[in-house]
Amino acid sequence: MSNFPCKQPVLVTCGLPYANGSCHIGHLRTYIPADMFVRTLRKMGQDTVFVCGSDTHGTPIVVNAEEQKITPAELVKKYHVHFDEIFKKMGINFNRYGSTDDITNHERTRSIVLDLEENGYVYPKNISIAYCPKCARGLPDRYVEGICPYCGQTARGDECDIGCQRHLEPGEIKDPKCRVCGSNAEMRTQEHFFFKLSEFGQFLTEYLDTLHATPNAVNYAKEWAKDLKDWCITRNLEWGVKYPGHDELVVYVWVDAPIGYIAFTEEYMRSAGRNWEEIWKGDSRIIHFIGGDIIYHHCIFWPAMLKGANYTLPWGVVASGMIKVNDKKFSKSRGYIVWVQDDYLAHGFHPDLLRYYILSYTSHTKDINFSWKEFQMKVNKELVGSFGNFVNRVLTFIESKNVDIKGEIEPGVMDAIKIAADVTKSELDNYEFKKICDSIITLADFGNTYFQSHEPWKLIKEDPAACEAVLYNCMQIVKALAILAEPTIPEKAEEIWTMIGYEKGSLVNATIDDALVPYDAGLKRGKPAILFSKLEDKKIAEMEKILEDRVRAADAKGAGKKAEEEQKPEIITIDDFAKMDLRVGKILASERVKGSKKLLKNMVDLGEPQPRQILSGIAEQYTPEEMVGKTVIVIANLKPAKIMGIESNGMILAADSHGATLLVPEKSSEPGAKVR
Ligand code: B3M
Ligand code: ZN
Repeated sequence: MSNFPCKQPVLVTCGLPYANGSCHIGHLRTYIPADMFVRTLRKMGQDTVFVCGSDTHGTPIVVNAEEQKITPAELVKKYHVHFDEIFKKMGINFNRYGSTDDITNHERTRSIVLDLEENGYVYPKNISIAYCPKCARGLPDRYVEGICPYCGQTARGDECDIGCQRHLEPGEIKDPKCRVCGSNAEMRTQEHFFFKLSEFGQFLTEYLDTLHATPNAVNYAKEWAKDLKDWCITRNLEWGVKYPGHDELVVYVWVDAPIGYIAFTEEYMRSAGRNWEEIWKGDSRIIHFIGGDIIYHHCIFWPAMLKGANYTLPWGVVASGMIKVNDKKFSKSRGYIVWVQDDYLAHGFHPDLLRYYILSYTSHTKDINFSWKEFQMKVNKELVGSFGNFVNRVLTFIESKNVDIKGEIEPGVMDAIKIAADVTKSELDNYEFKKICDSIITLADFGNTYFQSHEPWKLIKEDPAACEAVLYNCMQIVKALAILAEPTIPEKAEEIWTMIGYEKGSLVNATIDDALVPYDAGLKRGKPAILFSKLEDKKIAEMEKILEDRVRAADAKGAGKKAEEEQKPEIITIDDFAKMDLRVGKILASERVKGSKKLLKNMVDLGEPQPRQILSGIAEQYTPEEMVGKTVIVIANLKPAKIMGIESNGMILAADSHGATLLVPEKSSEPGAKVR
């Protein structure tokens, strides 16, 4: 028995992209499989709602807006529109693509926080948090950088992103520094609100056993559930959802972001004349598609919050593997990135090719590698060579030879279709989208073999009735392919669907079982058009070059940065400074050094029994006459050196301005006075 269709409504959500940057293929790693899952559920007759939206709060957005000198609202709007457009272009059809800054979400968040307070799961506590005395503000999350208390790596205020990946609570980070001005932060005591996560350990352990999750999600979560700390849910920020009764605080972004799932459901259900409580208060199946890096938030924080506020708990969590580019870890700063608009769509690649690549590359929980070569290979072999080839040769043959298709569908053909349909139904339960894609290509290969082995080009002369039957069977496979492939390559499947005479837009309503319903040969078919064309080497080489250039540029920038860092003086301790014997000196005599334009030989009183002989390179700025009588600063313990054969016992300090300008004490000072 498969899990779907079920009597309960299903809600599918995708992790909310931060409205803080452009869409890249790393995002699609989660959204495309979710969309395919939803389309397949609907093909099984399942009532399914699909929502997502922009994650608009949190410090990275505020910091980024500050850097761009725009408001967070402006920044967020720009990327919200961008993501919404890309999703549409990629055929990812949410019922609602909302924003966590929507009024619905502000209200839902406040309501849930109040529920949690009322149910006794929230308490105030004084904690010491980082504060920047120079910027005069508290330093939440990414406003602060310092050292991870667990592993000692450089970390951000809310997460040890380079080291151990742990979530850090406010106040935990060591040696905090303000990210904006670099000052050492002070610690200040402040009242914040905490969620009693520690009380949910037992509940979560039991709950996680019932969750229909991918193994990568639930295995980690079970370990974490054994050791839970209470969770600070407020921050000192202006931008966000105000904490009820405390206008100086907003809720932590990881509180209001998942609540967005509820708010977007409300918005959609309202527009569809339905009640959101069907899903979030009633008997439903809520399934979250997320990236593998936000499992903690979805399997720990989120179900605990829902439980504490009496909402329906998620039924499934589907965590995707990561994406690599050219076998390298996906990285914006290192250039290993593919932007969906600029690097893919703008170059004229069809959205369905990338959908197919992502869905068919490997298991959902494993990592995908993206390289243009592999992309070309998969597209040319599977979509062009197998799937497209079959559809085109059948449709072109029927059209060009004007074959009157009719007859019976052979049991062997029905069986092949049924196998593919069954794989779709059963593998959907396992979130094994690759297996579904593979079953479609297997059906296309079956079709190619069937066509080839029956040699219709011979039959048409020798046995026209047999030829008509063979092509009728082929057409049945074409119809089944359109239906079964629609969740994976929706636009291309729709092209087939209309070419074989069905009404435009009606494919989404065809069910999996319709793949087994005999094709209506009386339909008026359109002109067959090539479905997929081969990706040429030249085009792929161009794309590779764009990527290589980007990596090279990032490398050069990285190298430049390193050089810059090397030039920066190293940090010294006060003890290092104390090694220098700096003293006030008075110039008693001064003369030019013969043969040098720059050097003066000075006799300097440092309060010692004998004056010192010190050379200095300032003859272009000061005459010997100007020097005599000046009070200057001298490093007295510098190792003696000989310059042009003349001994020098120390150094007179000057600043690098106007060529050189002497440093002098601001008030009269005794020779030999210590400088510190
Ligand atoms: N905005 C993006 C991420 O961490 C984050 C997801 C929120 S889901 C409620 O992947
Ligand atoms: Zn760490």
